Amino acid sequence: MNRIFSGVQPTGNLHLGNYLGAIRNWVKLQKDYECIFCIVDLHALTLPQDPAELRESTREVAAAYLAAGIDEKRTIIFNQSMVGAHVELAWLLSCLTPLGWLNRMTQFKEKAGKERDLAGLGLYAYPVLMAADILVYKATHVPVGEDQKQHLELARDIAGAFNRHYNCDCFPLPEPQIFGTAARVMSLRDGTRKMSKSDVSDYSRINLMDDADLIARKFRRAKTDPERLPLSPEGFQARPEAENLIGIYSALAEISPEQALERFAGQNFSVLKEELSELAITVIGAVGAEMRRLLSDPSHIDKVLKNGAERAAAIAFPILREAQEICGLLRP
Ligand code: AQP
Repeated sequence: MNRIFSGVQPTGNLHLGNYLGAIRNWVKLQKDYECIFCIVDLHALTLPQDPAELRESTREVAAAYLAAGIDEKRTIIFNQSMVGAHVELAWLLSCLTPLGWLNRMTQFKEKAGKERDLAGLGLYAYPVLMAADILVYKATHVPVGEDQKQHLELARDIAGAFNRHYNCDCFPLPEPQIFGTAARVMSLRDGTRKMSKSDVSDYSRINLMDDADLIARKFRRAKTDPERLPLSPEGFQARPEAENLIGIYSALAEISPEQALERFAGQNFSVLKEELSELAITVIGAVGAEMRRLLSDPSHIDKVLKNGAERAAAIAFPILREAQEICGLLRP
C-alpha cells in the first residue's frame, strides 16, 4: 500500500516556497494516496523558539494546510509532539546511525554555523527524528522540496541499516517525490539562497498571509540585474534572480518555465514583476484570507489536530511495537 508522509516546521512565517514546493503538491496527492501531513513542532525546537509563538505557528501551519485544500476528513493532519511514537522510534534508529552519516548533513552545517560545538544535540540528530517520522508510518513516498533531499536519502539509509542489522524487512525504503519548477524557490533578495522562514529580511520572501499591497511591494523590490529578460533559457547563465522570478511565475501560472519565458522574453523586469504580483495576489491572497478566517477560531484547529493525532497514533504505535519486538525489547 502506498502511504505518504510529509511535514512543515512551525518556525515562523510560511512562505511561497513552502506553498509551491510542498503544500500545494500535497493537495493533489490526496486523491491517489493515503496521506499523513504533520506539523513537526519537535523539529522546530532544534533551534530556540518562543513558546507562545510556537503555539501560534503550529496553528498557522494547520490553517495553511486546510486553506490550501488539505481535507482533514480524508487526510491525517496533526502536530508531531502529540504522537510519542516518533520520538521512541527515533531512539531505536539513533542507536544504528553512524555519526559519519550525520556529519555529512549540509543543513546541520548551515544551521549550526561556525559555533558548531555550541549547537544542540537535537539539531545534529534532526535527520534521525525525520527518519522516524516517516518510518513510524511505514510511509512509501515523501513529497518534499529539493532542500530536504539529503535528509530523505539518509532516512532510506537508516531504514536499510535497521532491516540489515535485524535481518528483517520491517521498513520500506521511502521514495522522495520532488515536483517540478518550484522545488527550489529562491530568496527575492538573493537568487543563490533559498527562500526561507528564518531569513532575517522579510523582503526575501512572500508570506502566505501578506496582503495584496505587501505582495506587490515585495515583488517590485525584488533584486534583479541590469539586463532585460533573456530570449532563451541559455540566457539565464549567471542570472539566478531572473531565473527565479520566471520559475515562480511558471509555478503560479501552472505552465512550464519555457512557456513563461516565451511570454516575457526580452522585456523589462517591471513587466514581469507587475504580472507576477497580480498572479500571486490571486493565488496566495485566497489562501491567506482563508487562513485568517480559520485562525479566528483556534478551537476548531485544535480539534482537527487532536482528531488527526488519534488517527496517526492508531497507525504509529503498532509499527513502533513491531520495531521494539524486533530489537528484543520485552513488551509483556
Ligand atoms: N524555498 C523553498 N522552495 C521550495 N520548497 C521549499 N521548502 C522549504 N523552503 C522551500 C519545502 O517546504 C517544506 C517544509 O519545510 P520546513 O518548514 O520543514 O523546513 P525548511 O525546509 O528548513 O524550510 P524553511 O522555510 O527554510 O524554514 P526554516 O527557515 O525554519 O529552516 C519542505 O518540503 C521543504 O522542502
